Amino acid sequence: MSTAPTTPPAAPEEAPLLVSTEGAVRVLTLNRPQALNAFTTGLLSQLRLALDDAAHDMNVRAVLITGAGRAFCAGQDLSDPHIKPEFDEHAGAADGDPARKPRAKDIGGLLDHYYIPLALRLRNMPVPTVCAVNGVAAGAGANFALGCDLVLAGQSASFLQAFSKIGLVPDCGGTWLLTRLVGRARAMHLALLGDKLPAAEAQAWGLIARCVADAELQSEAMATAQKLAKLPTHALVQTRHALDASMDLEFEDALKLEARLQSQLGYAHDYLEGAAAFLSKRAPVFKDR
Ligand code: LHQ
Repeated sequence: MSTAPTTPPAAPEEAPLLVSTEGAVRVLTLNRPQALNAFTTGLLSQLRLALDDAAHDMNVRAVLITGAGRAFCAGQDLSDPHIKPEFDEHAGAADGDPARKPRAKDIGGLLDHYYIPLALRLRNMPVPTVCAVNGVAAGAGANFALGCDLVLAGQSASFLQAFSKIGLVPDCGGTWLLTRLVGRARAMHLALLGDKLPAAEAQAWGLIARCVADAELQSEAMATAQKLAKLPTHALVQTRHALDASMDLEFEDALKLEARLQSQLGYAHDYLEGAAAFLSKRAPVFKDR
């Protein structure tokens, strides 16, 4: 009996995420350059696991995230079977035919399962995070980058909120991050038009910390991550917490939060070490995480 030829299922990608360590810095490289490092469920899962691992490894004191090839990340992979629209076979002919009826999918479910846990994992890392944006960062790829503590971008990189062009709203924290980073007027400009914002302008707008020459991006980002790794990690993480919280606090409540955090940190090794090292004119050795 002969059987109809079948298309073998696509082989899982070997390494959509590369993980390496340089000193106390864990480096995560998005590695799907053929699709501009767009997020598949596989890549999203590996990224979350790699962040979990970095969070639990006490030798890691900073995380550096970047992309392989010419892009940082094109956001959700729109060809992923979880979200790619399917069509009612009887309802029309070619792509673009108004009679052709797409069948809806719960793309919000993908956010619940993959993006929200990832964005929270990133935001709550017990070590500082640095993003080296080496090329275009679109959609959830842009907002994942902007969720890092310090964002550096190469001169040829750009940021775009691609969502409006495909009928969606900014996700992966975009609504929260954009309004806080650049204010409502510019957030609306980016989110409604969905145009590319070049890295130099992103720096001028306050969307990112620094735009550097492409050739210097990786070394600058690594130097920044290594510098952070030598600083008192727990104090850095509490600084992130206090700065984020301050946006929603009255002035007096922000003062009180600062005092509470100083109380806590004042008993810790790193403050005692930092102050003692300063007074005896030597370099401090910080340990707290
Ligand atoms: C891609 C993609 C891509 C697949 C480039 N997917 N292949 C979350 C959960 C649930 C639902 C939906 O949304 C989300 C969050 C999101 O992130 S939604 C936003 C998704 N992203 C986009 O809409 C961006 C789509 N991409 C683009 O607009 C452009 O590709 C950019 C501006 C990023 C780069 O433009 P170019 O430099 O001109 O490159 P290209 O367009 O020629 O792309 C190169 C290749 O990468 C190409 O494949 P090919 O086989 O023709 O070489 C693209 O199809 C592929 N690619 N983005 N998101």
